[in-house]
Amino acid sequence: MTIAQATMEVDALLLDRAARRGLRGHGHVEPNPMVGCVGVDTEGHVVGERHHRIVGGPHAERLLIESCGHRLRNGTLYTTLEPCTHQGRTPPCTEAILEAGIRRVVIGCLDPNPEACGGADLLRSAGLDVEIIEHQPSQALSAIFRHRVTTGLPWVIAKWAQTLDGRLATRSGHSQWISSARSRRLVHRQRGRVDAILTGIGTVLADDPRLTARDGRRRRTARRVVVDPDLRIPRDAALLQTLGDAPLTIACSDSSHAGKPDRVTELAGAGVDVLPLPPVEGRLSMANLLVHLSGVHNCSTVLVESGPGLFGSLMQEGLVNEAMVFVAPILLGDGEAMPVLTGFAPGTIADGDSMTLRSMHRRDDDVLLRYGVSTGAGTSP
Ligand code: AOF
Ligand code: ZN
Repeated sequence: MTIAQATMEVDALLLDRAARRGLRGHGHVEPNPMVGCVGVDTEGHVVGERHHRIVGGPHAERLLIESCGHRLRNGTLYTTLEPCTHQGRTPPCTEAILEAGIRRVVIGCLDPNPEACGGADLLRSAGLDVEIIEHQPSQALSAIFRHRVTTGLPWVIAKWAQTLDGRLATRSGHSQWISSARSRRLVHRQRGRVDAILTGIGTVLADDPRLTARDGRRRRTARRVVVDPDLRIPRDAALLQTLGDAPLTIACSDSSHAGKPDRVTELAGAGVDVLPLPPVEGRLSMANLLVHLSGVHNCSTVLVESGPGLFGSLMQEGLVNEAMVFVAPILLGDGEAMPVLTGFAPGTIADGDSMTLRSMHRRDDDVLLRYGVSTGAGTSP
């Protein structure tokens, strides 16, 4: 192996470490990016690692530099995202890097934010040795941020629990519980890290869910969002009884909105955000809903916990970025039992939608599978 090859391997390993560290910010830093950094001194020793901890707080690079002091002089900074050049809520990281006398900066991916990018060129012009590496874990770490900056849409994670034969519920709609208690705890943890939880009126009528994060420590409070075209949500629905716990948006058709003014006034009076959506080819536009969640409610991440119709609509509109699937060792053996999604009828297997497997974990007797869905937006960690 040449010295250049060995350096590339070490660089990739240290960026891997920075990316793992950056993940700790999930649920704390959005809509800002998750970022991790590692500092190495002139002898090649790791002298510190830090991550971006909270939106509006100091960036990962500054936290690292503050924690390492003079030990980073002439050393190397590994960062998953290009250091920023701008004065935002915090001062530019490029300034801190220059002041610290760092000699080399290794970057896992460039900053898609036009206001903050350019750090690599700036540092290079100042005489530093700057390397930009195509580093998949760094790209995954900033995928949520990149997706919102480039499309204006939140990152959508479809979550479901299915039987081994691919069903969400029995034909009568019974589904409690398919996945194990341990799997369900993980879902509550995820609910406590996202900005919105999206479901359809079918799930509300069948399960009467609260869609709150009740297990584990919550990092943020997700807005509950129900797609209810005809405003059928019952007055005693748990979602309406728990408006003090988390906000609620109900998306309906613009015709129901116009046709049921008393119901709209009643819901709005209770504090519900009632959103009329125009029909697109006979269905409500999910893209419009996501634009509303991002633009009005500043949502970066949406967890979908829905039945087959809503999931099918989101897939058809190409709006799903990631799937989180719990497979339980149960067989229903019923062709009429509820499928995972509807709305597609490919003639051949090759015409089916394919996803990319990212990870698999055993949780008791369930298997958790995580998939990336290619909308051209990459994948998150
Ligand atoms: C972060 N954390 O560790 C890095 C970021 O408003 P500000 O000052 O927090 O600036 C946010 C921008 O800074 C963000 O959009 C991204 O382009 C860049 N880098 N941001 O929140 C970090 N390194
Ligand atoms: Zn910065």
